[in-house]
Amino acid sequence: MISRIDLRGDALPEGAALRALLPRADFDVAAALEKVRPICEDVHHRGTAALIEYAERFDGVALERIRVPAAALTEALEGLDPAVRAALEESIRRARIVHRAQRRAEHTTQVVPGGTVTEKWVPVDRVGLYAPGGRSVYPSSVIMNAVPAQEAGVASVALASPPQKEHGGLPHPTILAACALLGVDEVYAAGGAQAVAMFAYGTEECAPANMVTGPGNIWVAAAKRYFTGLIGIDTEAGPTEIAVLADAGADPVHVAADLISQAEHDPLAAAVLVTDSVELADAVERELAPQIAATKHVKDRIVPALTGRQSAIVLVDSVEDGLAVVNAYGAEHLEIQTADATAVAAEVRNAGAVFVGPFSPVSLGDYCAGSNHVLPTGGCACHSSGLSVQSFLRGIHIVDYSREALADVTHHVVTLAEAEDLPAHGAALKARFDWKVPGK
Ligand code: HSO
Ligand code: ZN
Repeated sequence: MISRIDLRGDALPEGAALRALLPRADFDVAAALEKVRPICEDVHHRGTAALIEYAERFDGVALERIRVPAAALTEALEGLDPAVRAALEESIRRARIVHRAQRRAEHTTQVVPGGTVTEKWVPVDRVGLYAPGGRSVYPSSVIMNAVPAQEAGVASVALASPPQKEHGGLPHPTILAACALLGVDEVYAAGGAQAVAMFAYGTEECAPANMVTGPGNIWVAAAKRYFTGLIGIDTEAGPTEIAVLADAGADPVHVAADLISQAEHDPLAAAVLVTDSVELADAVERELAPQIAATKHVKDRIVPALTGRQSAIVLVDSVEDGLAVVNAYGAEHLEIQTADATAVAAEVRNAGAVFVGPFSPVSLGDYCAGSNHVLPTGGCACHSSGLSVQSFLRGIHIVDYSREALADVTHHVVTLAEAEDLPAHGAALKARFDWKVPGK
């Protein structure tokens, strides 16, 4: 059912040429941009009234206001299954351990005697988090967005999630319960591009935010792209991806299960196995059918995901070639299931997150590894990182020079300023040292 790409034999092409041979889902954010523009501008001009209208049109609910009352959060937490609560709490605890360790200390460098540059890390003031509704109600994603923002020290964290018809126009109760567990008490019943616009522009009910993060559908991704520059965003989240680099020693049962696990998200999800073993490829294929038959979201997601052009088994001559392939692909999630997996993982340059060896499946990272599961998709791992404390911080340089240290370097500054035909730049230094201003 899953297609094969045979790259054995000839020498592998490099870089973009290799990437062109590898499968990827179409996710045309640029095309969606035109559709979200009027929605975003409508929210800009009409605020809450526009959000109420979109809730009716897109979510089928009649709202009087967008802000979720505090009582709804408490109620959702009280109604939460105790086992789910315990698991969410453990997920939060582990995520806090990892993200707290990401905090960055202020650092002062003495450049010359009397001249220092200090880099201080300051969190943004306010962040809007987005949690999808519908097919993907993921309280785990609320955790993965809120924890790094909170550990970064963001003072104001709000969340938006689509209103649900079957929950009286509130966001899904597990989303609300996760917010309550995390201490996120400012929640809005808004979805899609309009929710991003609410955070970007602000409305009567919701103060504008400096950043919007969180996964969403193509409309959310398009709205984030529309507002880039006005606000900060995390990387655009496309359909999820798993790549597995495996050799003959890998367990086909594990590999098949892991490929299916991410195919479960979306018909456009990508599952890519890269292996130097035809025997493993055959064994994984044999494993897929019975495992798929035993699971849930078969026809609507798993089968279309695995049979789609974005998924494949890629055959290579060696694990080394396999590394070249996964580095060209830049998967959101990459599992290494080879002999000496730690050494192979050390050679990975492009991936959102790497999962090493037989006991570190992607599903662990989705919930309870402590790592973050908001990761770059669509090859963005070649230039971007997953969400972290760093995503919410700005590094500010504080320049502090003494009179002597400035005097020492003035001639270089003046020379460079003149070379760039910007004499006033040089004059700003000369003015401090009774330097004669030319022409006076
Ligand atoms: N694998 C998804 C995240 C997720 N999985 C949420 C389960 N729930 C993208 O990293
Ligand atoms: Zn997942």
